[in-house]
Amino acid sequence: MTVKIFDTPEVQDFLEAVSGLDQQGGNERAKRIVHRLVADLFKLIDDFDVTEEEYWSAVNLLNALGSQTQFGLLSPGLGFDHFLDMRQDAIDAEARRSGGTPRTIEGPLYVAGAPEAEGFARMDDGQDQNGEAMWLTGQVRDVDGNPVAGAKVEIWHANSKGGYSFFDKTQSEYNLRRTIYTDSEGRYTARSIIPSGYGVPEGAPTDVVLKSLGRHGERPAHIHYFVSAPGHQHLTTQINLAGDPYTFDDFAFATREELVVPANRIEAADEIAKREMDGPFCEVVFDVALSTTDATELQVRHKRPRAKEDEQDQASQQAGTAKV
Ligand code: MBD
Ligand code: FE
Repeated sequence: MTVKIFDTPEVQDFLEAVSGLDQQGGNERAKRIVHRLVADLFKLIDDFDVTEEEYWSAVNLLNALGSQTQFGLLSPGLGFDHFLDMRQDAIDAEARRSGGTPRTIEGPLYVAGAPEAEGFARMDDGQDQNGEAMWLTGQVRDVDGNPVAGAKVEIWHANSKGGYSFFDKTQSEYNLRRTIYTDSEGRYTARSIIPSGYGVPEGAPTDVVLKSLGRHGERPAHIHYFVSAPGHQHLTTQINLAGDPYTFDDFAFATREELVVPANRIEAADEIAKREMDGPFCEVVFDVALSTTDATELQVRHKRPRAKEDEQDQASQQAGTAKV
């Protein structure tokens, strides 16, 4: 087929009407973004001769993604989360804010309001029969190496099946989710279990998209962090446990060389006793360096709808009443 109508005056005028550019009300930024987005898609339909059948199967797939709240899962799979990180890295570089621990994506599975502790917390509820004991510890410092006492370290990770509490209703509330404030030496410590990697559910709409691209939906074993302290830039990051087959083949593109850490098995009786563990365990050490900033807006995580956070905000964003 050789039909190409995109560049005709009819289609160009039509795009103005579709995006409300010929109307007084509404939001100027929304109009310009919708104009660009719809124009790019119209052009794509023209260029690829997209059929009616293809178009409506795409609409159906979007409905399936939405009804199963999977856009937050497809988003990292299609690299949007990592692309936003690349942009933030470039913004930091331009502003000469560098040298701290690298950021990497938050992912869709954070839940606000986890139990808080000072210095140490046990994160697992002891119910995971296959959970291998983990001792997770580290020091938070500034980029000059000074310890940061009282830093807020939020940690969340999956269980031995790759499931996250709240989303996986078989787990207890806030299992494997804790907020730990660093001690006077800037240290945090958690007793938990070694997580397994996450896999996109077989047959789910996100899986359908990935399969059509010849891709898998696996993530390596990883542990999420938010780290913040007054006077320092908020850090969203993750560590990947070394040796996982997907460490450098993550469907969500979150792995960074500096964030791959080993889990070292410890069997010495005195080490087990010192930590009051029940037997051999794996130690994971992750130190964090925070860059310094006076800008208060950089000291907190960016706004985003999150489970159990700002329910009001979330409702208004979903109703489309928030600013674009
Ligand atoms: C996860 O655990 C995750 O961190 C991301 C980014 C996507 C799916 C599951
Ligand atoms: Fe995750």
